[in-house]
Amino acid sequence: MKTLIGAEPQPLAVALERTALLVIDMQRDFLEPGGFGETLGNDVSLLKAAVKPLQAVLKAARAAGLLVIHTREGHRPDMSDAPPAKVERGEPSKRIGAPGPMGRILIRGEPGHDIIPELYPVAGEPVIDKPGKGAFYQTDLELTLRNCGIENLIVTGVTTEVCVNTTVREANDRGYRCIVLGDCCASYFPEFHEMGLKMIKAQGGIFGWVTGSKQMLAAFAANKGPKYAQGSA
Ligand code: TIU
Repeated sequence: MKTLIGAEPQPLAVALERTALLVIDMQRDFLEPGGFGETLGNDVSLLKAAVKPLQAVLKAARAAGLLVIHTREGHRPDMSDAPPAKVERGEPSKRIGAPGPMGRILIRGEPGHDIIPELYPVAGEPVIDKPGKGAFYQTDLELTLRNCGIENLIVTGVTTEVCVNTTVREANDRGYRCIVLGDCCASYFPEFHEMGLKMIKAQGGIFGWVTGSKQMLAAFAANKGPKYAQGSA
C-alpha cells in the first residue's frame, strides 16, 4: 500500500515500509552555545525552530514503525579522518579538535558531539558517524539502507544548505526519493534555508520533494494499518 504525501512540486505516493526517517546532525555542537556552530561565528539559537516539529515527526515515525536513522558529523579523537583543509579554518583556538565548553570541538565521544536530548536515538536506531557534510561520504549509510530495503528518505535536520542539501544531492544520485521536511530543517541563515529548500524542489523536483511536518503527520495518520516491519518485502 502506498501513502500519499502532500508535497512540492507535486504530491508523492510512497510505500512507508520502504521509507526511512533521516535525522541529520541534530548535535549539541550545532545547536548549543560553545560548540562548532558558534565557533564558526553563527547564532546557534536559529536552529531551535526545527526541534519541536521534528520531535513530533520522530514520535509519529516511531509509532508507525519506520526505520529511523540519525547522523552525526565529527571526527576521530586522533583526527586521522579530518582533512587538513577542513581543520585549518578559523582561529586555531576555535578549530576542530580544540577544547571548548562541551569538550573538543566536533570530536566523537565529546559532549558536544552528542545528539540533543530532545531528539535522542532509542535502542535499535542506527547512528551514522560521518566525517563530511554528506551522510553517504565514507559511511555505511548506503549499505544500511539497502539491507533494510529502503527506497525513500524523509530528510530532516541541520543545516538546510550544508549537510541536508549535500546529503539530499548524494541520495538523489543514488536513486533515493528524498522528501525534505522544511520546518524540521534549519539554518544559521534564514535566506539560505529558504533557497536551500527552493533548490531541491525547483525544476520539477530536481533533487527531491519538499513538504512540512504537518503534511507528513497527516500522511502517517492516514495509515491506520498494521505496523511496518523493518526491511520486510
Ligand atoms: N551539519 C552541518 O550542516 N554542518 C555544518 O558545518 N553546517 C554549517 O552550516 N556550518
